[in-house]
Amino acid sequence: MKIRLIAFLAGVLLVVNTVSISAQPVPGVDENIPYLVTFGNKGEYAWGDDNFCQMIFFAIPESYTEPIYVRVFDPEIGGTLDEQQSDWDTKMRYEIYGGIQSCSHPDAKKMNLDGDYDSGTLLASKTFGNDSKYDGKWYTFGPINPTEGENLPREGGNSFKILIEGVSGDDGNLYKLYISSSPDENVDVEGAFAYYFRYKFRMHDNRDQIAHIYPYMDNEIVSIKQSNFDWDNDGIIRIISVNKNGEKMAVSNDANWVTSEHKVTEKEKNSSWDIQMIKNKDALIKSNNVVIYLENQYGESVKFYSVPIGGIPRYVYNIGLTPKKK
Ligand SMILES: [Ca+2]
Ligand SMILES: [Ca+2]
Ligand SMILES: [Ca+2]
Repeated sequence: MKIRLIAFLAGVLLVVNTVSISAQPVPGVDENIPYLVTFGNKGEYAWGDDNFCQMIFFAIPESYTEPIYVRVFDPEIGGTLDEQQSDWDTKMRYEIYGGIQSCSHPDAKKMNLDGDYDSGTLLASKTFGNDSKYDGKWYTFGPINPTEGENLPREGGNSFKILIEGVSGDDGNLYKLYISSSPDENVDVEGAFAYYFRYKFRMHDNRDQIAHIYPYMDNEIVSIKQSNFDWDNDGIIRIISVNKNGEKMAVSNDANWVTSEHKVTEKEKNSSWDIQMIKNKDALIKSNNVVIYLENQYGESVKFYSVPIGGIPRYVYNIGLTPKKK
């Protein structure tokens, strides 16, 4: 009886989650990823960016009608943070798109650079180089009227696409984003969230830090093929979910792609996986830039949210009480 009661309580704890879609930094707080990375288009693939382009999407609830702003930290390429290759000679263009097809176009979701990845209506654009004025500072795009987004109720409302592209040079740009209701500071837009289909980022140097990403398993996904690039054998990548207690993904080494396939169970549908990137404890791997994306059984891109939907996933305890042994 006592065991039954404990099992019941454990079950209750599992359904209590912390739904909190109220923060719009990218990378998200729960991701524990310090910066996004994009290189100039003359960069070497071996430095950890496979196509010198990053695309981040965000959705604003239809009920929200105030102006919004996209803020970028350290948008320039030079000085602090950034990854220098000989001279600072990189230029990077930031663009914000709304309107029809900006977010729903398959080439945008796939980041198909030979296709219409830059679909939609261009709302704002600026190109940065080595400019100390913006070094270690925030730059603000906007105001943007939420109704200028692509209206996608199923995706969470009025949606926008931020495109960051290296247009010259070979240096690495580190930066982060914030979707804000204020032009001067980072203030959450209530109910808004950021999402993406392919993520390019810098890992922490500290070996004790664990990075997370949260792909969402909708109810049509039965299997996942994950691909990652240039992981530099920096430890392990594993899946935590209601049914997975650390299922390992294949990991790449220097400048190569690897893939692995993973089944999606019924219980995992309509929830996020917690993909954990646990650094190698035996080697100090610094300045590690990584690319990762997931596809479903039809080869379609799978969406990640910068905040986990339904809270951070926990695996189901095996027969109630103790975590499953590996
Ligand atoms: Ca800088
Ligand atoms: Ca350079
Ligand atoms: Ca930068």
